[in-house]
Amino acid sequence: MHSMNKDFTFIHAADIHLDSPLNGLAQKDAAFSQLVRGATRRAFSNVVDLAIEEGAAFVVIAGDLYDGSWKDQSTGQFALSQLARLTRAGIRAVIAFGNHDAESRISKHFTPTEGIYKLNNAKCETVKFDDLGVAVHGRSYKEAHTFENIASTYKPPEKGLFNLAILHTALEGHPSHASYAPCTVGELQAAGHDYWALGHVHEHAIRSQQPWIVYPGNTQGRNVRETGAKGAVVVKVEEGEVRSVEHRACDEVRWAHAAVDAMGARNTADVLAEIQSKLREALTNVGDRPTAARLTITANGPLARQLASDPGWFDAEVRSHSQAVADNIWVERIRVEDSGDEAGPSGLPAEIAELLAGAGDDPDCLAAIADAVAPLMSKLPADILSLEGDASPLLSAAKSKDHEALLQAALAAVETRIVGGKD
Ligand SMILES: [Mn+2]
Repeated sequence: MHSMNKDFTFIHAADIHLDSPLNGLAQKDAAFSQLVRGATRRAFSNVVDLAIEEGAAFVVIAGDLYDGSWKDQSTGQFALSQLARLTRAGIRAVIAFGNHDAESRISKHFTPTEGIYKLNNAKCETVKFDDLGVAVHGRSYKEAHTFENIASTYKPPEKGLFNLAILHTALEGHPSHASYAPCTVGELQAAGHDYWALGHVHEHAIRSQQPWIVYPGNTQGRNVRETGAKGAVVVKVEEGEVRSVEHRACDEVRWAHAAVDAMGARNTADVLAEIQSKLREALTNVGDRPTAARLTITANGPLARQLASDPGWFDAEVRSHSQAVADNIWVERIRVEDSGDEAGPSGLPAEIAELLAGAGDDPDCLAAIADAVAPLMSKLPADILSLEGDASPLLSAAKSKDHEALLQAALAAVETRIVGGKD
């Protein structure tokens, strides 16, 4: 089989989300904002560098190259300039559009140049590279909300060729991604293709090795829910068979969680020293890339009450101590959890405490807050909107669309209503 095939390497990327808006920390910290502005672009450029360094024959992009309609022409121009770098290096590209860059969401589209293939959004299309013995099958989204099983409309594999299928899908479903183009791993395995290049889910995952069913994850983490290395996958094919699948980092900025155990701390200085050691550890783990970390500090007793009693002061202390560690680490948010000894931190019944604690991980809950806050913000007079962040942490959170901070404030208020103020 496959004896006519040449050996080749290809790059599989997805979910580049060019020029995705950066909320939260980027709107609160000028230096960080400077750093992350353009991070999605530099990550895409790093994918192109990777393709050139690896001598790839082609690149596949499995949806969501764009985050949505371009704010101006520069987003599209940037994408074209990177695709042109591939073309000049003799590297082809096959692009499927996903829910974020479906025809219904993107009003402008570029005209592909030679060697750049945009997959049809009405039916499955097959692009053949005769020199390599490769058939690439796939389909773009016409509508953002695509709930049909697209995979079932794909063409069968072509005999004697290496068959690669591109698909933007949540497979059987994913807690943090909409259930677009649903299908099962079993269905894809049965289809007979050699490699399924998936996109949509932002975590890198190899769902099957026979055949290969792979999510490369997104190319640049965009918030603290997207932690760890982000990049693309390098696939080497020899004699018509996949020999290796390797994830490579292409991101410019990392997101991390750091748990700080302050249960044994005697005073604030102890807590700050422990925070510094955790931040150093976080930086070492990411090879000294610029990093934004969320700190969750577990404390108890009088120390916990002291840290919680003046969050503004403690926040400033933590930030100045983090700057002393390195100039490329940022504290995204500080959470102090009072471990308590008795009925949990607040005295809330355990089920209710659990329910409230989980609210921050529920995208629907955060979306509901976003929907509720937007009309209020549009009604605020300019002199209120121009107040500095220190004047009101809530206003500052609303302005920077930091819906998690608003949620935390709301949860604290709910807690107080239920159990009454602390003494
Ligand atoms: Mn998507």
